[in-house]
Amino acid sequence: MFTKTAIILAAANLTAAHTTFQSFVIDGKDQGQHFAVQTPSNGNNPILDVTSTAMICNGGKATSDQVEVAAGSKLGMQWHHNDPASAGDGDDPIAPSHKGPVMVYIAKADTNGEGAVWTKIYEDGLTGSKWGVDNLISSKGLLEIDLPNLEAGDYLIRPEMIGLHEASAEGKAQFYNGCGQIKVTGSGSAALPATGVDMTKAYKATDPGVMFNIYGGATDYTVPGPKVWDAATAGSAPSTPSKPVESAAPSTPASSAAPSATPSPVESAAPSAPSATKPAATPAPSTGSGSALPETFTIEQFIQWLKTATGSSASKARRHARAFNL
Ligand SMILES: [Cu+2]
Repeated sequence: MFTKTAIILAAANLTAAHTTFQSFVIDGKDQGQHFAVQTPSNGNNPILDVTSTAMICNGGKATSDQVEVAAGSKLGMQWHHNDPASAGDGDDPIAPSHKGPVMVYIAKADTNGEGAVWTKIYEDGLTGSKWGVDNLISSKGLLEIDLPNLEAGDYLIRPEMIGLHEASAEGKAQFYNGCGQIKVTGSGSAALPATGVDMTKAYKATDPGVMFNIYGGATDYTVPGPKVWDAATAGSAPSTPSKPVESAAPSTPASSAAPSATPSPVESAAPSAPSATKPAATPAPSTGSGSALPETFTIEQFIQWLKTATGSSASKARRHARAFNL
């Protein structure tokens, strides 16, 4: 019975290597565990069903506390393996096996997160061989983002990560999310898009970024869900938001124009390659164009013919002859 207990404890440890969003960090200061951060109803366990209502705020309930943060400023969201945070825990903030993307969504608070109200403002998928989760582990669970230059008001912010360590099978990706409550201050002017995504419909179990094999040196990964909102990528500047958006737009075509210039030389190089293979085909007929073998022949004649046909050493011919004997 002692063994049985030990096995159960070991199994519990294995399955408990998960994570939750626990506190805000503003100007380097932790705002306190679960202050303005909803407590999930499901502990630190992952969500496997992408249509579950837990995809909205992990079963958390809205509370009246909020953290104040200026539009366009930095906002830190602290994750930990266990709740309360476990110092010295090797799986904190999350087990390193749980590789996958990290994302952040935002919605107006009065929506309660229900319906097509969420806008993606950040994502960190796979860069080279580094996953968003790898970066989160490096920062000891602190996910820091530049808040868009949002218009003042009450918002829900929803950081999320996906553990893809078993996700080569459908329905095995592990979703972790939590909701925080923020009051955006300042004179930001960016209004969230009128229609966002519904978190119970944002992903499909078969999305390429949800059902994905992380093993074997994956380098190309598509983060699931909508694209990051334009205003979010340009919104870090506290000045007029429209300008950074416009200046960001031309830079994208410029960089995409550069790659398109490279393909054309490649294309012109391509025809030269086939021309090189053509001459290679001509040597073949020369083999038969040597001394022709009579319709009936002796073994000796055949060996002689083989020698001249191959045009090389007798040993080569012998090898051929032996092969024919078989
Ligand atoms: Cu886990």
